[in-house]
Amino acid sequence: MNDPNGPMYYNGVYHLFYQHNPFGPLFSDQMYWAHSVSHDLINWTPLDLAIAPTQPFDINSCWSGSATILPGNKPVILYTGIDSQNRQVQNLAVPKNLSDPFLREWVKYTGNPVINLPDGIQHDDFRDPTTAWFADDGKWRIIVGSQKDKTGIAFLYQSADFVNWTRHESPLHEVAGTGIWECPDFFPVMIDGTNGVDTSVMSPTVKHVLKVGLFDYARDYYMIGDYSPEKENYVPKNELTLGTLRYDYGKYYASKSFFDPVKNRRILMAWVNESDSVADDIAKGWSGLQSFPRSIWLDRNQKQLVQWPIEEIELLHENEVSLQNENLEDGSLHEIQGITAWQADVKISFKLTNLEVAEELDPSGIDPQLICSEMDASKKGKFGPFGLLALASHDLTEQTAIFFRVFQNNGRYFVLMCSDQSRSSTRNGLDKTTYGAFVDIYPQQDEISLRTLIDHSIVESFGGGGKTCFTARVYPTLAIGEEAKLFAFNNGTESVVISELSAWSVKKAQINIEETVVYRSII
Ligand code: DQQ
Repeated sequence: MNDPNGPMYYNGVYHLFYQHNPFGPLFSDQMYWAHSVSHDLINWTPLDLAIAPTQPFDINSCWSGSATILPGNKPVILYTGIDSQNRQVQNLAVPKNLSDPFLREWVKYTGNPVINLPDGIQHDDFRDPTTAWFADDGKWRIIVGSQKDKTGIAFLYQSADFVNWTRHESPLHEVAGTGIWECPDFFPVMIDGTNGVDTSVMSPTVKHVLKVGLFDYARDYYMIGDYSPEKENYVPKNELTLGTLRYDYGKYYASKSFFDPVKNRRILMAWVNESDSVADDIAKGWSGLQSFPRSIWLDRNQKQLVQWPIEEIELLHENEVSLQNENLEDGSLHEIQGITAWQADVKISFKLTNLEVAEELDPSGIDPQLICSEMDASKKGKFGPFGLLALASHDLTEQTAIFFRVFQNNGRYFVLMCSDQSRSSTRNGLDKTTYGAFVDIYPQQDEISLRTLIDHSIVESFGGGGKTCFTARVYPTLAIGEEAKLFAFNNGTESVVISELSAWSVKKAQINIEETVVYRSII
């Protein structure tokens, strides 16, 4: 699987479609929409394929797209088809039978494509329609990702009936030199509070997020700004550059969000790719997965988004262990025992005192990822490295280190967060890139917190309460199952205190439960 497609909540059921090749473990030139449903976003039931490449307007693949729920509680899907002439076009599909609680079958509109390739755009540079939003003028809007001469573009379309779409004279946004924009997402976030709002909400109490996937870098970047449907313009506060905001500084791409009316939140999911080889994917028979769903909201300072694993993870928690006020001196290694370290949820907060002795570093113009790989978890500093060693073998030959370092510059402190995969496996031929980013917190007043979800080969970390996130794929050979260990560590010369630690074993979610069981539970 790759991209999540058309996530939505409809009549008591969460739906997730996703890019899928039903005939093999790798991406192919015949992609389908697969379909799974859930009542809790944790346990999922796979259904039949929802959209298959069968028609002249999608015969060469059904690529990514989004769902919108129209007035009268009518869900529709817009997706990219690769047509018989290999052009990317946008198509419409609707459920065959609205009274089927799972919306298993989807019918393609006979007038497809509803949007053709714009003049002057290359045949393979026009894809991934968003969820639509509705404005006071009675028209729906969507954006579609594109590029022209390396300028990334979000083309804006309007429609009164969802069938006839007109391209607005200017794109919603474009940025030179960024290459094609894939899987754009455009949604409002509340200025004050953590609740999500429906994609069509326009009010002075929201800002608008434009997220784009940069194909050339396989990274999702976002901007926060002001949108006016009257003027049809979007003004981001932070312009897109390679150094700006990302949802996740690890392996996390082609994400999509949706508004969950049950809990009034916006939920984000993304494709997490493999770090091993194509030969490994063929041997194991699959590749790619979906990230753990995250709630997403605007930080109080309005400068960035915050992400946090959805609370339903508690359905899987067992065996809580906890710890308070534990001093970690230079070289300390504290094993977190009593939980399944290979399937775990860990929350830890560190308190630092005596910050004035922190190392000096001028952060301007430096690449945090580079510092993290040069100063890996084995390099002693003053404050840091301290954090967690996940999926560690008993002799620490294998370890995935998620850690912090605190620096100062001209009386200001700043926190660097790293996810160091360099020792994650004794195997060669894996992508072991180290990830790094700053965490926008004030270590003089804020404790430095880390939450990490560990699931065999997937390590998702949330620093500073979800301000900085990393997703890593690792393939240990020693630290597997019962052999995997989890430690809190400090390898800095200054002591740090674990003010609070809570960790849980995480049970396996049901991802192949029989459809009849789920069905019975909702009728
Ligand atoms: N994956 C899809 C495209 C999209 C890309 C094809 C992003 O629609 O642009 O599987 O990963």
